[in-house]
Amino acid sequence: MTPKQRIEQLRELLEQYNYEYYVLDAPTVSDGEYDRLMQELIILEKDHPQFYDPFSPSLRVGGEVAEGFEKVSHRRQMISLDNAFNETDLRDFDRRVKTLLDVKEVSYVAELKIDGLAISLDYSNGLLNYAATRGDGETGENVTANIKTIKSIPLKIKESASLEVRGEVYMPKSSLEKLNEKQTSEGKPLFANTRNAAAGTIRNLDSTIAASRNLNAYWYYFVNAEEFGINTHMEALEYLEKLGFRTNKLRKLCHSIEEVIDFVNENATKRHELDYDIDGIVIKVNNLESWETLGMTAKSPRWAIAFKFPPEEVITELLDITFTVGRTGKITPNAVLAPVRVAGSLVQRATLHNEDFIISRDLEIGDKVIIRKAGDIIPEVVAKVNKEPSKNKFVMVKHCPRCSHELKQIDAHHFCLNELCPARKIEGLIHFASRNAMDIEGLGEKAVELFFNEGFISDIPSIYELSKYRDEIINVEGYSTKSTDKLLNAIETSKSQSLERLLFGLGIKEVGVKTARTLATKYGDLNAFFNVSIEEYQQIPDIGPVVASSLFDYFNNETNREMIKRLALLGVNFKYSGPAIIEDTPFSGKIIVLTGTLSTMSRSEAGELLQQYGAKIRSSVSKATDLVIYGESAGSKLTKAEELGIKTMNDAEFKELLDKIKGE
Ligand code: 3BD
Repeated sequence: MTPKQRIEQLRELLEQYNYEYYVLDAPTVSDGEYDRLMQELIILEKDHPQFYDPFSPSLRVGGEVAEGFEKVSHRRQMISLDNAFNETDLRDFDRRVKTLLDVKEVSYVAELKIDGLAISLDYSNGLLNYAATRGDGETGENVTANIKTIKSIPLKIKESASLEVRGEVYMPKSSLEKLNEKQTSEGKPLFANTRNAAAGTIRNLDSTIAASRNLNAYWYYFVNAEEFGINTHMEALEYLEKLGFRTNKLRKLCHSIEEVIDFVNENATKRHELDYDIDGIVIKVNNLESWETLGMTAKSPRWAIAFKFPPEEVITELLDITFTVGRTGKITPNAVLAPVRVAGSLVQRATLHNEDFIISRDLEIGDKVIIRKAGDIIPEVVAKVNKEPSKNKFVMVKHCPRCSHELKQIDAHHFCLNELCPARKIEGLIHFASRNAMDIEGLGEKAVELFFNEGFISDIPSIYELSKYRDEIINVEGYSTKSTDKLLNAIETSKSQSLERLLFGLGIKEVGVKTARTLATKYGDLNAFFNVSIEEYQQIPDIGPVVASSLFDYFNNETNREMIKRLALLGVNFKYSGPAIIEDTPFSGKIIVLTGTLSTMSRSEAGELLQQYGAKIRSSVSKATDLVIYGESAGSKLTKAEELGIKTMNDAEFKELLDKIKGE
């Protein structure tokens, strides 16, 4: 046998073993034998690099660290699901389906609703083209490198077909436990639940992490099933199985909504015995033709619904009530709880919102309280269990827990209005450095608190003078020369962030990320805000009187004006540098793929330019692609474009067109 033949044989064998082990859950070889064959393949591939194949099972181990994920336009929108919360909702759904289809009986497929991360797989001619996250439903992120590490996912399918399959990638409960043990021993933060762990893993730029984490997936939607002569959803799932996709066997073909309700109730108790988290049951009309008839509402299909299990409730003890001070001075009471597991994660704190929340529930330290998670994420105190009235009625604090300033009540909330309150200042600084604001890595909650308490920073401009304390910081426990310089560097680089981040970071009341972006694109320079009237702000779409007067007050406050002057002297960028989209160009609205080496600029430069001209840049060629621009040594993407009959443009034509646009 030639090395080439042996390589091909090993690849096929190993993928077969992967399939048996990870999809069928029925291995036919020992781990030792599998490892031996894999080693043999790795060595042969290394000795014969000319037989490189991106679909080789040896490449399921992760590799290079990516700089970011490329965007992918979904061929068809990744739709959402409507929710049902009780039997009445399910019967209403059934009635609506029957009325719209004008029939007396409908068959449904009931399947488990896996609590993971929705992923779309796109295959062309039997080969995995890309795997993408849902994103906003229109555009997701290309996470192929991470998805390839999941060994149950076929890289090649048994037919040379072009298809799109959607499903859920998840982390088994047992894997989360092991992972969290490892995180603990390495002093790293724990993952709150399997969904976060799966999402965090798939969104990690280092694919060796995904390879080490034991994710798995179930596939539940064959997007272009009708092209394969398939008539029902059940057949579609069976067809996917035949192609090698892992589907969940715990599904049921139901001939009435009553059967569906039985399935829901059976699984509501069974769910705890499974090695994966589910948060409900998805119910789909079985007949695919009916899908067409029923169609969609704004963003979800009328032929499917998700029954959401009621949130899990547990009882624990209210150990204490503490108070935190927010950036705006708002005082929030918090419940300190005896730690309990709720919906897959450990809860020891919950917000109590405000005085009224506590009084209406008549809570008192020492109470047994019912905890649940809103949307299965945010823990909340539902009620106390003990019926007798509290002995000590709750009284709201009168003074700021940090600066002792007297609190002022505004509607339901209490505020510390002391502009100099250290707690408020710290929160403001944390906000300034946070991810959606100036995004200063290393300047999180702990660091801000430390530097503030040490007197190294006091207000926003002082962040940019922190280098004065370089020697002192190096001496602080937990810091080294290297980490200190890294932080100081991150602070320095943040000076050039675009205006919308600075605006958001200033923490102007009512100004969120979106408003900041609107304002930044409109005015382009922080200095421009000093001359804007309330009336002018109100002319801007989406800006109402409250936001307008908050903006006006902020920029007319003497302290703020001084602070902004200092920022300018420290060299902080005040200008908007985001993309101003140039309209009506030959590239406006076009989906473009760049490939090969361009002669006058890098692909990423070309991509940025094209985006400014209104194009959407994608990493892979599909039917949705409008144009492929290619340079020297272009490969498979160009071939594919030609196969699909997509318009192509060479380097020189591209340059000519650019010159023409610039000249106009
Ligand atoms: C599951 C939609 C349809 C094909 C649209 C009917 C919204 C996430 O196990 N079927 C399932 C599961 C999810 C599904 C569909 N069947 N859509 C399904 C689903 N067995 N989890 N989802 N999704 C998946 C979503 N994801 C994030 C944000 C918003 N929506």
